[in-house]
Amino acid sequence: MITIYSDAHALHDGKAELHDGKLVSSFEMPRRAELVLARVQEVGLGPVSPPKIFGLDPVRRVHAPDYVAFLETAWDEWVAEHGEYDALPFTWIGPGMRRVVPDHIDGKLGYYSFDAGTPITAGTFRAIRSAADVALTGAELIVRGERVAFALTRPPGHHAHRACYGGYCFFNNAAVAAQALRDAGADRVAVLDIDYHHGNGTQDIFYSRGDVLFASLHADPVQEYPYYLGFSDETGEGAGEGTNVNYPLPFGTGFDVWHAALRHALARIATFRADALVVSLGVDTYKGDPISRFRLDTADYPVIGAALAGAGLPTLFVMEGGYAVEAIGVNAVGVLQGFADAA
Ligand code: OKP
Ligand code: ZN
Repeated sequence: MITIYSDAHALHDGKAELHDGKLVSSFEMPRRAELVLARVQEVGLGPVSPPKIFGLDPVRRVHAPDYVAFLETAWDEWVAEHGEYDALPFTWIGPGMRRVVPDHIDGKLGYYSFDAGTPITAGTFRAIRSAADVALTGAELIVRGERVAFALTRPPGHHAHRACYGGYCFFNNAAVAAQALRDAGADRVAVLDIDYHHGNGTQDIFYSRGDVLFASLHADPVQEYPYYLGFSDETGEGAGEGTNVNYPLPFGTGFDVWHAALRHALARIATFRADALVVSLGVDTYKGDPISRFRLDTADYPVIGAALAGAGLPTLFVMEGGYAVEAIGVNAVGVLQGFADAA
């Protein structure tokens, strides 16, 4: 299995996020991707290749042009106003307020975001552009006939909507890849999101689309971030009615219950008759994750990989979350090894 990786991810290195009422060190850090890469190499998963440069056009297939342009200049606008310290939003549009793009960077940050945990830094734009290239390079491998590829993206992407960022995510790498697969001729693409958190951004991007099925297993939004999307009655709209499937699961969920939901999702993907599968691969379902509350164990991840291989589809894995840094490599690569051994 080929891994696509670029060290440009390390250009995004946020200092802090608002957590439990305090500014604490960012959970989402460069070391995460470095440890996944180290594990890929340690187990000899396969070759590691750099991304090709695709530019921003394929990104704009799923993100609004004004949003992409905002991200491109946000850091410079912030520095001009406040100096060289990470940009964080502090105010958002509440019900009854107006949706007008402010001139001031502080207003723009709130306009284009939904949380206070996602800093913009000097290298953020270069890193997220590179992550999209990593995902697109993986998608191209699938188009060229590879059975499986691993896009080792960082920062993650699944919380990023068409025109707003949050949850450590700016460009929705998995959505960019799924759209690229469609644009290269796949009639139907399934995105299966197994990160602990709901993939609200991916859901939103494809919600009214019948050509992309979005299925997500995640902590119930009545209990967990992102709170305001991810309920089971969100089934899609218009042409996309029936092609959005959420499996909200309670705090404390262990592998048996989680795996039953996975089987359900895979059965839905089979009836959808997808031509390709994009897996949003988060391993923050791990029992040792510092910000999550599922109970999966390291031995469960290869079982997940084998179940995914059972779908029999060309599969692109796109890295999302996982914050138990010492375990992220073993767990993420465990999924990939399970897939490879079963395929
Ligand atoms: C990104 B991905 C911390 C609350 C959680 C946001 C979590 C984003 C997770 N106090 N903050 O889905 O792994
Ligand atoms: Zn997550």
